[in-house]
Amino acid sequence: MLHAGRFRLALDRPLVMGIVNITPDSFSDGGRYLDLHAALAHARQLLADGADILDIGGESTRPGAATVPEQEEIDRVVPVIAALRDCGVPLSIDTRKTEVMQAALAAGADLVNDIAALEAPGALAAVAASGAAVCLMHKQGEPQTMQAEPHYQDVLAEVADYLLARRNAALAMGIGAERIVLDPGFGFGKTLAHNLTLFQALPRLCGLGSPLLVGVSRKSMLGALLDGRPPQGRDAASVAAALLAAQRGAAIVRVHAVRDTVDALRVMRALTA
Ligand code: 7PJ
Repeated sequence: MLHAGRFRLALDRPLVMGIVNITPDSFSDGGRYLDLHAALAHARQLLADGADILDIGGESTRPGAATVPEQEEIDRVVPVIAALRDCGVPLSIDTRKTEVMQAALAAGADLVNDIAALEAPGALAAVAASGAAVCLMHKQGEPQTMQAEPHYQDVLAEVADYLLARRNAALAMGIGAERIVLDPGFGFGKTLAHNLTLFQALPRLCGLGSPLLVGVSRKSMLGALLDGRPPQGRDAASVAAALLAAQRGAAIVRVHAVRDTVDALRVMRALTA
């Protein structure tokens, strides 16, 4: 059972987290309204498609992406969270900035999805002071440069040790185990070989004892397996990977193509029950 703000999630089947990115509009005049409008329309489509959780993000953390100023990120995400507050599913805020977490939690977010595993000053305390769940993710390096030269002696051991250390830090701050999700962070400072090792080891990572979130949707590891196919052509591969992750014990899969993933998981459940 995962305690996430206003929600209690049974985790008796894999949950689908739909990705809602709020990206700046190219028009400076009235652009903010258009950003909000497009993000809400997208979110409502993902809900209609069967998303169990919505992950709302105002800063891209893809390899090489630029950082977004704090107030700009707050201005992007808070109106979307406020508008979706009563949509019926838990709202996740995808951020690594403490002030954005605080603003999002005040607006109604139920889960903090942090690619920096609450390492920012004040982040552990901000989540502890709320009833929200947290996803603690591993990464090596920073998004700007992390794919330059990823290096590990033993990627599985290092990722597992880091996740355990961050979970201990969260527990020590009073964030209960029932509020913690772990994530190996596919593509965050990892070569294809590292990602494949971690994917094979998902059952062992589940053995750490917290629910696991897996995000591989449209990522470059899938492009690499498809001879360099660009992201828009990676949805079938993403669904296949999400199914396998679920089969290997992932509690939550973070995806772009919600409808196809929900369908595939339903069929997998029916045919393997
Ligand atoms: C992840 C994420 C992931 C979690 C992104 C992208 C990059 N949060 N945010 N796990 N990836 N928890 O979607 O390509 O893998 S942004």
